Amino acid sequence: MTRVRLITMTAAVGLGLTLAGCGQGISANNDPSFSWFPSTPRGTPGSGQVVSKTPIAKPSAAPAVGQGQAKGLGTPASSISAGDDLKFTPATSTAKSGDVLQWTTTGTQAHNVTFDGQPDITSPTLNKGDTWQVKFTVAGKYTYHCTFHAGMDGTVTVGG
Ligand SMILES: [Cu+2]
Repeated sequence: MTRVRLITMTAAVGLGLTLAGCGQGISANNDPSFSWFPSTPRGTPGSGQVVSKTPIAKPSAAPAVGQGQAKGLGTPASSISAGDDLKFTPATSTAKSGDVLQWTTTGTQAHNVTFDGQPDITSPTLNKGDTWQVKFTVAGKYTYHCTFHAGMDGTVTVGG
């Protein structure tokens, strides 16, 4: 019985491989992104590697929305304090394209300005007195937060 089942399974696997190897005549999948033969290398069987059915697209770099650095980008159009009250003040800011905004840690608690989905303009840790400037060049609404303090967040809306 066990032997028969083993043979049956082996036959089924063999049939499946044969069908997969053929790669034609199966028209159920109309998804154009689906490929029977992904261009990405398959994992070695038994290596524990996750094998994707679809080719893994290399993420394209997010378009730059501005420039960020500690200082030197110009006179800030707006200043935002990051205080010991664990808030950005003001929490909402508006700017024109080309404006420089500046964040300053005003108390003894360290903070950072982490923009969601925008690592290019995200600050390092800002200790007491440290500043972070961002010159925005693309209109949009940018949300940010401090990774050290839950609920410490803000928004910058950049007009054209
Ligand atoms: Cu903080």
